[in-house]
Amino acid sequence: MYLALGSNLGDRAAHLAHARARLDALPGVRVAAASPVEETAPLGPAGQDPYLNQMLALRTTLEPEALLDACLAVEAERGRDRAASPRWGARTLDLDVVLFGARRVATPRLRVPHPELPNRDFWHRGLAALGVDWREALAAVPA
Ligand code: A4P
Ligand code: MG
Repeated sequence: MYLALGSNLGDRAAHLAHARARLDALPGVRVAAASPVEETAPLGPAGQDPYLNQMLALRTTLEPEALLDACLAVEAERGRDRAASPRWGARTLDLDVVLFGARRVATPRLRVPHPELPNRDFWHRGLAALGVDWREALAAVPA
C-alpha cells in the first residue's frame, strides 16, 4: 500500500524520519521503498508554511483500518493536536492512506483510494518515483 507523509510545522524532516522509523518497527508493517522528499506549496488555508511531502510503499499484513489506527498513533507521538488545527491546517505530521492495493474502503473513518489523489501532483510524483502510475492504480480499483 502507499502512504503519503506531510509536515509543515517544526522540524519537518525529523517528523518524516520519525514516521518512517516508527512505521517500519510496527509488527506486520515494513517500509519497502520511499520517494524523495519534496518541498511543496501549501494547499488549504492561506498563510501556512510550505510542506515537506514524501510517499512510502509499505508492505503490511494489517487491515486498512488497523493501519489507519497505527498511523494516528504515530501522528500523536509527534504532538499532532487535531483539536488545535483546522481541516487542512498546519500540522507536525500527517499520514494519509492513498492506495491499498486494488481495495476500495468507504467507512466513516477511512476512504481509500484517498479522494484527493487525482488533485495532488506531488503525490503523483512520489508514486511515479516508486514506479506507480496513479491513473493506472486508480483504474484498477473496482467502483
Ligand atoms: N480519513 C479518511 N480517509 C483517510 C485516508 N485515506 N487516510 C480520516 C487517512 N485518514 C483518512 O484526518 C481526519 C480523518 O480523516 C482521520 O482521522 C481519518 O479517520 P485529519 O488528518 O485529522 O484531517 P486533515 O488532514 O486536516 O484533513 P484531510 O481531509 O485528511 O486533509 P488531507 O488530505 O490530509 O490534507 N498541502 C501540501 N502542500 N501538502 C500536504 O501534504 N496536506 C493537507 C492535509 C493540506 N495541505 C497540504 C497537505
Ligand atoms: Mg489527513
